[in-house]
Amino acid sequence: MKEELRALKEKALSEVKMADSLELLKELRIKYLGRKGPMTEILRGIGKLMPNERPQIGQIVNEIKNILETEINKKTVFWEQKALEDKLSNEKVDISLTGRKHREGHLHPVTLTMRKIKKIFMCMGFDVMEGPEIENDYYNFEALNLPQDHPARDMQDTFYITNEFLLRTQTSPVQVRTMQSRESNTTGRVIAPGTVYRCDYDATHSPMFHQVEGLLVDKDISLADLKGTLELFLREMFGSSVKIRLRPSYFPFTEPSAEVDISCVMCGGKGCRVCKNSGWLEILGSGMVHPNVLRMSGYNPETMSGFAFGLGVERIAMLKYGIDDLRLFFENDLRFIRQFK
Ligand code: 2U9
Repeated sequence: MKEELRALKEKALSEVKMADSLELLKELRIKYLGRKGPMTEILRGIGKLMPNERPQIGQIVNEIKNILETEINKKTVFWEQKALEDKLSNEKVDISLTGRKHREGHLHPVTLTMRKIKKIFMCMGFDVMEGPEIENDYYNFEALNLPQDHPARDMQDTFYITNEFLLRTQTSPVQVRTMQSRESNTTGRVIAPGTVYRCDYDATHSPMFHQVEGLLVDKDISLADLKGTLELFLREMFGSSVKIRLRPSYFPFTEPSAEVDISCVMCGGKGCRVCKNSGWLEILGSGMVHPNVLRMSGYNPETMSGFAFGLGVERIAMLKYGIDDLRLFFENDLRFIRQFK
C-alpha cells in the first residue's frame, strides 16, 4: 500500500510539474484531490485495512494531499502571473506611435472680414450694437423714411413672416432702436454688424448676406467728417495707397447721399477686368442722416446732425481676396474655404 501511495505521489507531482496552463492545473486538482480522486477513495476505504495500518496510511495520504495542494497552488500562482504579464504586454499602448492628426478648423472668410471691419471702427471709438433679425415694418422701413408704398421698398424686397413681421433687409433698425433707447439728442457713434435678407440671387447677391452699418450723431457733423472717417477705414482695410471718391446717390434715409468708390485694388487704378476698365470699385453707400429719420427717433435736426454708411461684408471680402462669385462663400466647398486658413 505504501509503495502504491509513493508511486501515486510521484506520478501526480510529475504531472503537476509538467502542467503548462491554468486549465490543466484545474483538471489535475479535480483528478487527484477531488471527491472522486484516488486520495478520497483510499481514505474512504481505510476501514478495510488492518487496524494497526490505518493511522499510518491516513497520515501518509494526508501528507501527499498537502504536498499536492501546495504544488498545484504554487504552479497556479505562476501561470496566473504569466497570463497577467502576457495580457499587459499584448495590450500595451505604444506611446511612441504617432497619433492620427485632427484637422484644425479656422474662421470663415466672411467672419475674418467682419472681425477686421469691427476692429477698425472700434479703434475709432464706435460701439458695436446688435438687434433682432426678425423685425417689424416700423423699424425696418417706416422709421428709416421708407413709408408704405415708397418705391425704394422694391429694392429691398424680403421674406415676410406676417404682414407686419419680416426678415430685416438692413441692420439700420439696430441704430434706430439705439437712438430711441437713449435720451434725446445724445451724441453717439455705433456700428451694427449682422445678417440681413433680401430676395436676390446671382454672382454678386445672396438672399442672406452680412452688413456693417455705421451711424454717428453729434453737433456740427458734416460731409467732411463722413469722408475722413471712411477714408481712414478704407485705408486700414485695403492699404494706405488706396484712393477714395464720393459720387452723388440716393438713399431714403440719408440726404445728401453718396456712393463711395476706392481705386481698384487689382490694377491700382489703371483699369482691368475687375473694375471694368474704370479704375474704380464701388465699395459702400453713405450720407448725412435724413432730418426725418433723426426726428422720428427723437432727435432735433436743427441742433443735431450725423452721418451714416452701410457696406456689404461679402463684397469687401470678394475684393480683398479676389473672389468673383459671392455664392462660393455659402457652398461649403472645403477646397475653397481651406484657402483662408
Ligand atoms: C440710420 C440712418 C441711416 C445706413 C446706410 C447705406 C447708405 C448703403 C448699402 C451698402 C451695400 C446696403 O449692403 S448694401 O447693399 N447701404 O448704401 N446704408 S447709408 O444709413 C442709415 C442707417 C441708420 C438710423
